[in-house]
Amino acid sequence: DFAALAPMPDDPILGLVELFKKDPRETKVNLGVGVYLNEAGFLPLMECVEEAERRLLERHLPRGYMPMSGMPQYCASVQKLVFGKDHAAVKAGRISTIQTLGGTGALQLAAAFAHQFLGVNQGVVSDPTWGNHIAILKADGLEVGKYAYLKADRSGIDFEAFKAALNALPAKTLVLLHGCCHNPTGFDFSHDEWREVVKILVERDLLPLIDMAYQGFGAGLEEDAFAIRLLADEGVTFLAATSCSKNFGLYGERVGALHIVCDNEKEAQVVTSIMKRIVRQEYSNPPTHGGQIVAEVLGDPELQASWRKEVEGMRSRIVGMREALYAAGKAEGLDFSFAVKQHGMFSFTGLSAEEMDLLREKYGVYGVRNGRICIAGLNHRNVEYVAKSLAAVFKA
Ligand code: PLP
Ligand code: TYF
Repeated sequence: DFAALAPMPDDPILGLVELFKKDPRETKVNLGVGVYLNEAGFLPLMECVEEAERRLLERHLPRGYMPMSGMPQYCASVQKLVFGKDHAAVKAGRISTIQTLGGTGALQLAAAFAHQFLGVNQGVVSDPTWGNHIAILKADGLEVGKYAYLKADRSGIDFEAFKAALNALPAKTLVLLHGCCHNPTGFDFSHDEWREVVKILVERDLLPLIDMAYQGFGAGLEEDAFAIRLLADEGVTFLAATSCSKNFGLYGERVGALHIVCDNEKEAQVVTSIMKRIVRQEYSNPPTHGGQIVAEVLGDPELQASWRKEVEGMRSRIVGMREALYAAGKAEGLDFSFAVKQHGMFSFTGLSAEEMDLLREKYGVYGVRNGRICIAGLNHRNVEYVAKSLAAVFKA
């Protein structure tokens, strides 16, 4: 019987969604979960996705099993999106790309591959990081440590402390890095910093796993892929987990990819065969619908161009809301410059868990207890209210 089982606590981020739904206040603002909301305050269905679905419906495609590694056109298109269509590693066929169950599924397969096939027993994640990173690595048998990331005053990255942490790691440690739009801090490495990071990763014989869940939401679709492309340029063998949840708005369809960059094509083929074996025993093959949508959009130059425009529109709305929050803070006599220094969906406010509770309970502004707010939940109607609420809590 199951009587001895104890309930598990809710996920600290997804649990907020339920709390928010139950809140009767009209002024409530959802800045919790990392989902892009438009200016009207809802999650949009992207136009290019709608168009792709229309075309797919017209074709009346059957729903057979996908290959274990996913839909070939999806994998090829996403690989080009991530690495750049003319990248030498793409042309050399030395990247093994498989379709995964979102970015989460890619991370999980990456950890399984590293542990089972590369003998990796230790991983490190950024302090702080997305909570699921730690859970995923542990579930796949890795011991998980943390590397220093944020300055004590939370004003930026403590790059010296970060480098010291990397330099102290034993060879073959898996190092999970955020490719862009760091979750939860919003602070990303500069290009020069990335060059230094890559040098240390190579010198210390570490295994990089780059997680890029927000391509297109930071500096732009091409710009955000800088770190992944740099590693590939430098001939590093590494793993990258990417996601179409945010930049295609396909959260619930579970579309992502794992890319394993190898030394040559032959190695990549071996790696693909191994990944297929892992997938077979975990879930056999990925679902059809989401991957077909992405393949349709990326495979048609016109549709891809309109998708790029839509993503750029989302990105510039986020940048605009960062500026609006900064301005609204100024009007309250506070310095919210953190908002304009950070990238992507998230900002670290510097508020404590208790202050975030106060923000939620007294003002109905829902952010994560680690002090993170989702900038994509702001719009021109709520930004002043949020700034006033934040100001009240900062001054309390
Ligand atoms: N990695 C990070 C840092 C994230 O914030 C997310 C969030 O959704 C993911 C990976 C995975 O996303 P998904 O599995 O929805 O594609
Ligand atoms: O950090 C976020 O808000 C997103 C969404 O268990 C998310 O990454 C949050 C928690 C979770 C899964 C996804």
